[in-house]
This record gives sequence, C-alpha cells and structure tokens, in this order.
Amino acid sequence: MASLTLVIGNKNYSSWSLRPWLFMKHQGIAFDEILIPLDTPSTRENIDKYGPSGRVPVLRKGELAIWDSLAICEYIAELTGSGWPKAPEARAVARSVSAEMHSGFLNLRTLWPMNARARNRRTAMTAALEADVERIDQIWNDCRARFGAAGPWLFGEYSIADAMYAPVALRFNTYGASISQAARWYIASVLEDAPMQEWLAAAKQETWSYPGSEVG
Ligand SMILES: N[C@@H](CCC(=O)N[C@@H](CS)C(=O)NCC(=O)O)C(=O)O
Repeated sequence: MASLTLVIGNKNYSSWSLRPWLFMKHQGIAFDEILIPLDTPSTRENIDKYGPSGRVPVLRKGELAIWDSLAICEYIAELTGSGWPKAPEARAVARSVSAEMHSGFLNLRTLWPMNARARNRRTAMTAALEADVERIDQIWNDCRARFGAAGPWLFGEYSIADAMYAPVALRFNTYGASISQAARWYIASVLEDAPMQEWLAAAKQETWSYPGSEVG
C-alpha cells in the first residue's frame, strides 16, 4: 500500500494545513510531510506538483491526491474508522460545526490571520469580527455542554471538529479574544495538546515572516 504524504504550508501561518496535520497525528497514522513555503515566486509551481487547486494542504497516497482540509480529514476517518462521534446526533452536529468553520467566519479569518507564535497582538474590534467570535464561543459552549462529558474535547473524545477549530484557538490566544470561561478552558486543552505543542515548536523555528499576516 502506498504511504501517505501530507503537503502543507508554513507552520506559523497555514491554518488550513494545521487541521489535517493535527487530526492525522491524533489518529496515530504514519505520514511523511512536505512543507512548501507560501507567498514566494515558486509557491504555485511547487504546489502544482502535488495537487490541482493551487492550495495546500494536499494529501498524497501514490497517484491519489486529496486537496482540501476537510476532505483529507474525511478520508483519514474512513481509513481508521474513527474521527467523528459515534452517536448519530452528535455526529450530525459535529459535521455541522465543522462545515460551518470550513465555509464561514471570513471576518475572523481575514482580520485575525493565524500567526501561531505571536502573542499579545491587538487589533481594532469590529461588529463583524465580534459576531464571529461570539458565534464560535456559542458553538464551543453548546458542543461541550451537550456532547462533551466524556473528555476535554468538543464531543468528549477528539474529533475532526476539534481539528477544524484548532487554528481559531490559536487566533483567540494571539489576539486576546474576549470569551467565556468554558471557551477559555477549551482553548487550554487545545494548546496543551501534544501534537499542537509539536506544531507550535516547529512554527517557532521557522524564519519566514509575512507582513500581511503580521497584524496587531
Ligand atoms: N478550502 C481549502 C483552503 C486551502 C487554502 O486556502 N490554503 C492556503 C494556505 S492556508 C493556500 O494554499 N494558499 C495558497 C497560497 O498562499 O499561494 C482547504 O480547506 O484546504
């Protein structure tokens, strides 16, 4: 069987890359990693060697390319038989919040770019950004209260939903979001997580600096 290779962007800045990388680590699945620095003259040419969308992450298994963070997580969940909550209701909500993250929160993603190693950054709060922060706080509270009894994660055990929201936890930490106590506890779990620590340590070692993502 062909081995798995995950093609990612810079660990400090590439929020979409972080999601499947974390999920694959949590699934205990072996994979090689290829890091392509974003925002360079050869970025597009390098990404094109692995996938068709001009974007990372891309998962390769031999000739097979899977080129979207959520699709990669879904594929890994099919390989391992785990990754979504077991109960159908919880699984449906986990898929809803994951899809909501994947397709939404544009203001948050634009105004607070992921900058994993940055701390104590502050930007002007806008109504649209505040609405995104409040909605995410609500999602985390709702999932934890309804489905989180069996562990520290949104649905108790670690699931794709946690991987999807992990970059948001980093953003809240970097930009000092005003959030509820339950959301703060959840962020503490995300930051203490061993795979996340591994990613953050690597992000700290990177020397690339992108002015467009250095805000606040
Ligand atoms: N919907 C895609 C989004 C992927 C995406 O936007 N990736 C960014 C990096 S985080 C990218 O590849 N940008 C290309 C570039 O900067 O040249 C996914 O979920 O994987």
